[in-house]
Amino acid sequence: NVSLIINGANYEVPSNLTVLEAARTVGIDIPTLCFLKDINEVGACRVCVVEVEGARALQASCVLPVREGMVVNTNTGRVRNARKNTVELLLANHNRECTTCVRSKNCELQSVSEELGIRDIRFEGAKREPKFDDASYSIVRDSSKCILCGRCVSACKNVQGIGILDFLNRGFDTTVGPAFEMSMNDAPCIYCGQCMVVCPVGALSEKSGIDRVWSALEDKSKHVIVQSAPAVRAALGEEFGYEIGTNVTGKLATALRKLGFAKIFDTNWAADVTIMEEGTELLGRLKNGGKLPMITSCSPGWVRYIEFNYPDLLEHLSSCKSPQNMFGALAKSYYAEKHGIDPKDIVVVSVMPCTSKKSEIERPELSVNGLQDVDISITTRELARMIKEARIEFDKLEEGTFDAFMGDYSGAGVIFGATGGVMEAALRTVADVLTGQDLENVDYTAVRGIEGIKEATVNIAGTDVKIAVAHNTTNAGILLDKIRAGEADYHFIEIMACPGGCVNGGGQPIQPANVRNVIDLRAERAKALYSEDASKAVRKSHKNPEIKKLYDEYLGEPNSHKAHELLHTHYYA
Ligand code: HC0
Ligand code: SF4
Repeated sequence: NVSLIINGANYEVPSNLTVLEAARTVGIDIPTLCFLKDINEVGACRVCVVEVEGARALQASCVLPVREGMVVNTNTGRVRNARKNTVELLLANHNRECTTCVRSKNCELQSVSEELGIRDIRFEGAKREPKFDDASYSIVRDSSKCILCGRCVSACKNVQGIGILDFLNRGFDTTVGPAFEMSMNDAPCIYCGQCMVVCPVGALSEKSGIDRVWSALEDKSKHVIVQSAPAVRAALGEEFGYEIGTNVTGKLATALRKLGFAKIFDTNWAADVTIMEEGTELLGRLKNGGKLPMITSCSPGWVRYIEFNYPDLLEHLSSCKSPQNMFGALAKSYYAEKHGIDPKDIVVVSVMPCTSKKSEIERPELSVNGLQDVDISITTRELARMIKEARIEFDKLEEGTFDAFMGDYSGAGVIFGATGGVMEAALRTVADVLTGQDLENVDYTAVRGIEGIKEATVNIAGTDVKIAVAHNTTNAGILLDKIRAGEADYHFIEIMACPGGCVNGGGQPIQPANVRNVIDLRAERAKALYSEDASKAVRKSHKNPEIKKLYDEYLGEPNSHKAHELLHTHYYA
């Protein structure tokens, strides 16, 4: 510990803290803009400056370690003026069209200038003009909103290990973007959106599908159905003031119904289908000497990552489509047939915690008989905007349920949204199949939690099954390098592109840095899923009665010819 004086009072704090952290532990908040714990600790924006006795210049508190006997002042006139100057300079060339900005009311620049009481800007000068890169299906970049904080650069480089974004040019022309100012669409971007959820302003946002959903809902000739991904229910509540980690499944179902969808279905149901298909594929590969380790293929950012960076390893990917697309393919075949609806009239909307899903649905191979499996994919954030636009009072909604037929799911389907969840769900089914029993223990805790790479050996019916789970693409790369080098003897690997899995996807509600720095969103949101799993009577995919019916009435066996036609796919080097 060290003792120091902050704003005239004596404190004792752990010696490994920065001044910013130390101040916060004693209840003194210092504003920040560029700082993001463990991700972007560069001291660049200088909004967090403090006065330190004995030092001539003001110091950036986010990168300043505490010292014994230090005397710090966080709230002097000099400090306040410096912060104001800094923010005014940022605002001077910023495109300040707040009223039409996607991040209005959830913008850290807006908050900090409001908190500093900035009412006019003394340095008014040349302004950045709106400049959009909206060529991809997933991401829109507007460099006139960028404040050069570097958070997106660090998220892409340091968290995801990819490095699409960097600083370009100098002086007034400095900007952030892919090399040579090319479009994100031309860069090997995986559309994970991790850059977007750390952006403090409106420089990076998802390509909105909201207008298309409203139009479809108004079109009387269309039968518009919706599926909602596992992780949506773990975070949607944050947009309506609920505590992080609150599960809002019931209100989510009611909100979707009120928006006017003809059927409210659940991607969790399709996650159960995926387990049937993927589990069977794994058992087949184990038995017939197929390519091992087999790796999950449901996270589209991850699929793009391996296609771009390890094309030689594509045979390791499971041939299964993602649950999102399995759902769409079955909606336009199984559901259409059983309900006498022309598949051409069905519009499948998906609500996903993910920005990469918007690009996944456009992959030409993900269609059946010329019909795209999923027509429109929106993020959790976009759904929240629709609910607000429809003036639905979310907190007052009754707890509803998803519709039968494609809406009932097992606990295994729910946990797909957290890292390790797909693996655990698969093990529950594979273990029952291999032992021929209905095993009581369904909790595979070794694959839970937010450790970057988890490994375990599970003995099932006398066979050792070696498994690994990785989340974020840096960790994915580590496992793939091992496979490439012939050093990996796993049988089955789960990989999710986003840190923490889908609960922390690029389409989830955006929490400001001062929340992200102290709360582990990955762990809190995951809890919301594991508790729903624990509360379910049916916790294994193959025990879901709706899944049994699907196979009895329609698909026959998992991996049957029909299942292959509808539910499996291929990849591109
Ligand atoms: Fe996921 Fe999925 S679990 S990728 O993380 O497998 O986005 O939530 O919907 O498709 O089910 C995202 C989440 C999904 C899919 C499912 C898988
Ligand atoms: Fe990097 Fe992901 Fe952002 Fe693309 S979407 S720039 S891969 S962080």
